[in-house]
Amino acid sequence: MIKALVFDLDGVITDSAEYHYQAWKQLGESIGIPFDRAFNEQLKGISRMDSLNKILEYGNKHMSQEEKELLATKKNETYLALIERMTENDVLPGILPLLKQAREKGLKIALASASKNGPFILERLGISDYFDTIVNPEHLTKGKPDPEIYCKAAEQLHVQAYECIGLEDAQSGIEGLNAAGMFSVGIGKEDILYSANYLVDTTEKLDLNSLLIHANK
Ligand code: B16
Ligand code: MG
Repeated sequence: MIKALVFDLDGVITDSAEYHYQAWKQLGESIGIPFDRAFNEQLKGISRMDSLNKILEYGNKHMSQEEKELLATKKNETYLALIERMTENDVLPGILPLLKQAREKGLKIALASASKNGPFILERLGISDYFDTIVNPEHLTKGKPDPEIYCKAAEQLHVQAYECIGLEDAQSGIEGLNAAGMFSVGIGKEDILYSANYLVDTTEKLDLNSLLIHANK
């Protein structure tokens, strides 16, 4: 019996995944490590510092912790400048109806995003009130694909993980949801989100009744 929805943020609720890509790409180029969208897939869902470490590894560059902190801050400044103009119109299609339907059905709702900018973005989008709880990524010991963030979401909602449907756009997130024992819904392409329990290509196709039918099977 499903009792809750657990949302990823970037790439699920809003297209901030595109802004993360632009900000990282700009930073990568500034340090002589250009990369493309295919490489960027590996950065989705993982923390700011883990993303930077992956980029440095890809470019075979070594930096001190202090230099890395500076670069991570620089990337976040670029990112913040890009998301500053976000409004309610930037909620992806299908998400608001899903949040409303979930509320009507009495389901609980959590945010399980690796982003430290999560609460700020929900405010900008005008949808904070739909969320019963937000997992604080600063309190986690491991990032996605570890299930910790989803287990924490279930705990904060006072439900069991198997009573939750999780929505994700990154394979790291799908792996974490599966490991937590949640029903995993992938939003994107099958070749990338290959282990999702259920897949839609865009958020527009999300329909609560279909999700519940598949998850309760
Ligand atoms: P920040 P999600 C993740 O959010 C993004 O997918 C990932 O690209 C980003 O590096 C991470 O948040 C950290 O974000 O730099 O804003 O703290 O997909 O888990 O909602
Ligand atoms: Mg995401």
